[in-house]
Amino acid sequence: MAERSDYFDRVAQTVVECDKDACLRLLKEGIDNMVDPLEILEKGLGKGIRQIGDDFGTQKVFLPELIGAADVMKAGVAVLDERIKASGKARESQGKIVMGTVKGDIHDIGKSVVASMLQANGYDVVDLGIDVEDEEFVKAAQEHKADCVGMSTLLTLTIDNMGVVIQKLTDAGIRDQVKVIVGGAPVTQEFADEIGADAFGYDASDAVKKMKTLLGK
Ligand code: B1M
Repeated sequence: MAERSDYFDRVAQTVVECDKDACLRLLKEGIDNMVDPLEILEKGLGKGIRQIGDDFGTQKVFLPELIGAADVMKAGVAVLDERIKASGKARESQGKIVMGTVKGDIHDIGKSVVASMLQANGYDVVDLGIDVEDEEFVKAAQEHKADCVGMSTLLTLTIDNMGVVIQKLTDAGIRDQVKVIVGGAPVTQEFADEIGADAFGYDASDAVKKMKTLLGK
């Protein structure tokens, strides 16, 4: 296979060009050549989708391109996901997390990547999906006797819902029984501290690292 950086750039370009067939072909090539699926995700697909996001932000591209690129990204993530999950060894559970994208936000990809990485690292993950009502996080934490609640958002418009959920965990009397980790593009460590979250995950690998510290396993 050609140089790795060239390979990742070609993967990124298929996302930018909304070319699903080329993307899936390249992913197969990478997997067959033993390229780390997480690296393909972060340096290839991730690079492409960030490029489209920036271009959307500066109005170089518009919603149809954003949707098309997201479609390619999702198809690619599904392929890599299998590999990432398969890389996790069978082992005792490291803890249970209920997680989702907060109310008002339908961004799914990053949250799902984090969920897969946690699963691959031995955590039981209850994925609540997207646009999750505040109370749903609380109900699910109680019902599943979760060790941790994880929230994701990509929109500045919905970021405050994370603090609302933490307040609701307190109101329900279970805040001291569950840890809270938050993440997503607009989320920062400062914001996490401000709303009283226990941890901030910068990306999927960081989320795993923080969970290990939080749950002490
Ligand atoms: Co949207 N979108 N989008 N979008 N979209 C952004 C977020 C935006 C930054 C683009 C831009 O303007 N430059 C912008 C938000 C601006 C803002 O609020 N500041 C934006 C907008 C405005 C919108 C709409 C409002 C557009 C519209 O309708 N006018 C709309 C939202 C509607 C709604 O939610 N109510 C919208 C819609 C969409 C699509 C549906 C087209 C699609 C999503 C498809 C899907 O998810 N199924 C989409 C996409 C793809 C994006 C961008 C391009 C890429 C997001 C992504 O998947 N990234 C995005 C631009 C960008 O992020 N640069 C953009 C890849 C993913 C792997 O990364 O999600 O960041 P990320 O997750 C990372 C980390 O953040 C972290 O780990 C992950 C893995 O490394 N992480 C966590 C995430 N959650 C975590 C949780 C943790 C720990 C770590 O612990 C629990």
